[in-house]
Amino acid sequence: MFRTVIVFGCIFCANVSANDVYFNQAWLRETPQEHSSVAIYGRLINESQGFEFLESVTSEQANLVMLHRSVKQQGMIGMVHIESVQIAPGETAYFEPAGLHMMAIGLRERPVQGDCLKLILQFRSGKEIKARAIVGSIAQMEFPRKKESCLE
Ligand SMILES: [Cu+2]
Repeated sequence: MFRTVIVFGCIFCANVSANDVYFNQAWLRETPQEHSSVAIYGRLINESQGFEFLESVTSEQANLVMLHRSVKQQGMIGMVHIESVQIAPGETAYFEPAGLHMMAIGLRERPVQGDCLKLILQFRSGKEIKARAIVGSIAQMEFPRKKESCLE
């Protein structure tokens, strides 16, 4: 009996839809070519009672999505891969140009302005959230506040 409980518990913790963690105002830029990589920005909000650690992001529209942070080294802007993003209870992590971002690598189709990119974010706690990022213009610098949206 005890073993059964553990099995069920693990099924749940492997894939729990969270309603206290949100990835809002998600966006990316249109890219000039196919098969390119693109940075994804947005706000990750933790309204849960505990720390959350974003560990993995996937998209069926890309081969790989990594967590990156832009860093300045000797006057040059580069990117480093980070393992996880920690968010304290009640805090928001800002993914924005020249800072923290998600990097979608090997996009299956070229993102065109107005398109949506579907994302799944997985946390160390077992929580999982779905998000949609909207594609802005090539020169977009912030969330495109337009009528079109990627909300389901
Ligand atoms: Cu990057």
